[in-house]
Amino acid sequence: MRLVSGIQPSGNITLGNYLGAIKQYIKLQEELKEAEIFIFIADLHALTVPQERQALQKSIKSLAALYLASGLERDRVNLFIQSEIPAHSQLGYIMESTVYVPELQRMTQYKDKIAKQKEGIKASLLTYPALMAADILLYNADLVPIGDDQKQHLELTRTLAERFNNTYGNTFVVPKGYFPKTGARIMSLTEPTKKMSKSEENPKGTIYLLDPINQSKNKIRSAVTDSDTKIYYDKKNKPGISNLLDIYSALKGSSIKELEKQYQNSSYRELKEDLANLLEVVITPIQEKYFQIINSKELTETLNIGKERASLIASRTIAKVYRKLGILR
Ligand code: AQP
Repeated sequence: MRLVSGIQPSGNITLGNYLGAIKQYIKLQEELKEAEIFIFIADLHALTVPQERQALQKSIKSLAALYLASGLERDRVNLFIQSEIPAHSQLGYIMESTVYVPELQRMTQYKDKIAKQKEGIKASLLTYPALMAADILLYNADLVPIGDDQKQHLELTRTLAERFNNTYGNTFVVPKGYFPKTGARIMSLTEPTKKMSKSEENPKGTIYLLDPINQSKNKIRSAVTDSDTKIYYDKKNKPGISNLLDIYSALKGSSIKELEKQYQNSSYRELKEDLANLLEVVITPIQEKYFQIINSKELTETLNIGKERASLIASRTIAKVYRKLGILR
């Protein structure tokens, strides 16, 4: 059993990235003792939107440290940087030559991003899912832990794997997604109908894992709610409160039902205060560990070892794919 996933270093890592992705990696690391795990820093994907050189370099290293600080174990996980394995770009191109343009144009994330950007849209924003398919298929991953927003891209990956297999014979494992029970889609605290995102312009709606904790607690305290006073889960009519319950549930591991019962006679203020304190309990140890390892030898070594293992598997796959395609002397 193989497991693959990654996050783009396209900005500061958010609570959404943590709950939707990183926390699941850690859960699976503990549950699937036999699984081989590949977790990477998807730096090439970050180039789909403009990046400032120094900020990108800092974000790459920061994300690597954050993975370890959050609980990924160096002995259990192959941690690596996507751009250090050229086979990602090589298979990415093959996937671009497997996917059809309308399939890419249909992707919700692409449509959302071009609606916001209007000018200077890069071709890689459109072809992003082809590279993502390559990221996964290179390692013949069985399982891909991701948040809900990546569901459509994973479906496309499955389609591309099947298409390639049907044309050239069995080559790729068709991967399955693994989605968290709660926390699969954390919403903005200021606009709870929008996803919490690294690249969001208004930072008030987003909790960044490495921000000073008091700042994050205040964001929870001032999260947009509604004019009702009852606490219960109703995504349509009470998106703000439902989002806070989702965050609470994902951080604590208790079900939404339990939380509704616990808070049935409480005020919004009480819920927010408890959630702010819970956030502090979860995030503070991650931050402490992060600052211990960000400049450590351990981090560099972990990335070197991860690169070696990833390289081995990836180069075997690309050689096989080229052979199947007839790209040979
Ligand atoms: N709000 C979210 N709730 C739950 N999961 C989330 N993820 C992202 N946002 C949420 C999950 O985090 C992983 C990494 O995603 P990514 O960096 O590859 O790209 P993304 O999904 O586009 O994440 P962002 O934060 O919104 O980045 P930008 O702003 O750069 O596009 C994925 O597993 C994702 O599901």
